[in-house]
This record gives sequence, structure tokens and C-alpha cells, in this order.
Amino acid sequence: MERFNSDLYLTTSQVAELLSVHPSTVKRWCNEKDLEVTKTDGGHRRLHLQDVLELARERSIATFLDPFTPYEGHVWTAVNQAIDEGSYARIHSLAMGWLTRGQIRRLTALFTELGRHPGVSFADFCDLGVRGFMREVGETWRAGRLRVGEEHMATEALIEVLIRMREVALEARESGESRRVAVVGSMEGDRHNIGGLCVRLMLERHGWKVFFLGADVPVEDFAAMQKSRDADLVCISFAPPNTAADMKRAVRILGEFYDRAHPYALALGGDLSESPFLDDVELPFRELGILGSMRDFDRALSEDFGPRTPEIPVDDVA
Ligand code: B12
Repeated sequence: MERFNSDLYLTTSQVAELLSVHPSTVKRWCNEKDLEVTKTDGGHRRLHLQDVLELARERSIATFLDPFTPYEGHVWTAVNQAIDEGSYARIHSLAMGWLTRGQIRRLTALFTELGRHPGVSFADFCDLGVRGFMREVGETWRAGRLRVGEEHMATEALIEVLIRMREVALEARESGESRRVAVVGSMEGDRHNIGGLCVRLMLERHGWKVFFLGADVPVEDFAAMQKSRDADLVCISFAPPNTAADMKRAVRILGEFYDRAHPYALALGGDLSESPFLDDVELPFRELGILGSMRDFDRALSEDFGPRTPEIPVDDVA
């Protein structure tokens, strides 16, 4: 019985999902002895991952584990731990191992497959998967156990993953619908742009049209782009060396440029240890606030925006 606790024994529905076939097909394979079946004490069928993958190879059925040979078992366990327990520790340790051994294609494939897995929300993928891993990369670099070049390889790999995911998302989207417009970028002086890429993709998944300005964008340019594109939302990502004071300065400058003929909402976010108190700043914008995660942003986009463009009554702006 003990061996059925192993993560590598799959139920028939897990096999069906992995191979993208109907569960009745898996049962037929079991009955016809194409797959070796082991039964639990309760009489339920269990199939070993390696047997399943062997059958898939014989029948030219692709699975998301194909790029990871011979580590399919490790990836299967890590992905399931992320989905079932919300723990990305195994994903991160696999990714870190491949990074330090220079196996960047595997690292890229791991995050690509994780990002497109139906059991992983895009918000969790960003907050727990990408941010969690990059934090570990940053800490390992600071501890002197990772070279700058390796940190850069990790960054480039994750940027590639986010761009690939975007292409798939854009292809899948119906064109012609009326869309709300957002301007997204990182604060001037800040060269970190993965957070901004997450924001762009989250908005596009919510059906927004996004003007992505990249990193190190002068605050005045956010204001100018908002006006020229008549954007409904401006999103600015913040990370060190910027501080809470820089965030406050950005809000003040945007307030000075605010034109009530072009109302918009403002969302600030990113990796700042302390957030400024904005209570004492006059805010003409409809504020989405300072959001620490994609999960919060996802919720704010669904709840606060509803189906239509936000409008600020002129009286509230004066
Ligand atoms: C990659 C990286 C770099 C790369 C960036 C490349 C690139 N193209 O982005 C490079 C090498 C350029 C770099 C440079 C520097 N870096 Co750096 N960097 C990192 C690292 C390892 C990862 C950052 C990252 O991509 N995270 C992943 C993203 C997804 O996370 P995130 O930005 O937090 O975004 C998430 C949320 O915050 C939120 N979010 C973000 N933006 C927004 C916006 C909105 C609107 C919303 C709603 C949400 C939201 O959603 C995202 C998903 O969860 C971090 C380590 C860490 N702890 O993060 C250090 C880190 C941030 N860097 C650090 C430092 C010190 C620097 C440098 C000063 C180093 C130097 N001496 O030159 C320079 C600064 C350069 C500059 N002017 O910006 C320190 C900061 C320490 C501190 N608190 O002061 C860190 C923490 C590393 C460390 N452990 O010491 N860095």
C-alpha cells in the first residue's frame, strides 16, 4: 500500500489529462493490458508515470513532460506540489539546479509549461512561480553563490517565457471587441521590468489593450502617453533603488499633469519594502491603489472596473 502514496502513481483521470485523451480510452488501455495496472486496497486503478510515458511515446502522443527527459518524474511531482499544495519549492529547486548547470532550455521549458498548465492561475504563476524564483536568484547572487551572468540568464529566460505566453494569449483572443486602454511601465531609474511584463500580460488576459513602455520611464512620459492614447489606466512598477519617496513623487507629478478631460485610474505596485502613505496627497485619479501582487491586481481588475470604462464625476475631481 505504501507505494501508492508515491506521487508517481497516477489515477486514470490524471493519465487522461496528461495524455489529452478521454478517461474511457485509458480504461480501455488498462482492460486490454496496454498499460500495467496496480490496484489500491480500495480497488482503484493506479498507473506508473514511466509506463504511461512509454505508451505515449509508442503512440506518438505528446505530453507537457516531453522536454524534461529523464527528469519527467521530478517535474511531475514539482508541478503537482505547486497545484495541490501551493508550494513552489520543488519548482524553484529544479529551476535553480538547471540554472547553475547551464541547462537554460530546461529552465525556460519548466516555466513555460507551468504557465500554461490549466491548474495554475496566471496570478499564482507570477507571484509564486516567477517572483518566488527571482527572489531566490537575487538572494543566491547576494550570498555570492551565483554569478551576475547566471542571474542575467535567469532574467532573460523568464522574459522569454512571458513573451511566449503573451503570443499564445493574443492569438487566442477574438479581435474587434472594444477594449479599454492601459499604459504600463517601470518608474524612472528602475531597470527591473519583469514585474511590468506580468502586469501587461494580466491586463491583456482581462481584454485590455496595453501600451508597454518598458523600464526606466520618466513620470512625465506616463502622463503624456496616457493623454495621447486616452488611456483608462496607468500602471507603474517600482523596485529598488527607487524608494517610497519616489513613489510619492511620481503620484505628485502625475497629479500635476492630470487632465479632467482625460480621466484615468492609477495602479502602483512592485517590490518596495515600505509603501508611502498617500492619504496626505491630493489624488485626482480614481485609484486602484498600491498593489503588492498579481493576485490583488487580478481581483481589482475584476471588481473595480466592471465591464465599462471607469468614469470620474467632474465634481469629485475639482
Ligand atoms: C533581475 C534583477 C535585476 C536585473 C533586472 C533586469 C530586468 N530586465 O528586469 C538587473 C541586473 C538589471 C538588476 C539591477 C539592479 N538590482 Co536587481 N534584482 C533583480 C532580481 C534578482 C529579480 C527582480 C525580478 O525580476 N523579480 C520578479 C518580478 C516578477 O517580481 P516583482 O518585480 O517584485 O513584481 C511582482 C510584484 O512586485 C508585483 N508588481 C510589480 N510591479 C507591479 C506593478 C503593478 C501596477 C502591480 C499591480 C503589481 C506589480 O507583481 C509581480 C508579480 O508578483 C531582484 C531580486 C528580488 N528580490 O526580486 C533583484 C533586486 C531587486 N535588485 C537589487 C539591486 C540592489 C539591484 C541594483 C542596485 C544592483 C547594482 N548594484 O547595480 C541594480 C539597480 C538597477 C536599477 N537602476 O534598477 C536588490 C534590491 C535590494 C534593495 N532592497 O535595495 C534585489 C532585491 C536583489 C538583492 N537580493 O539584493 N536587478
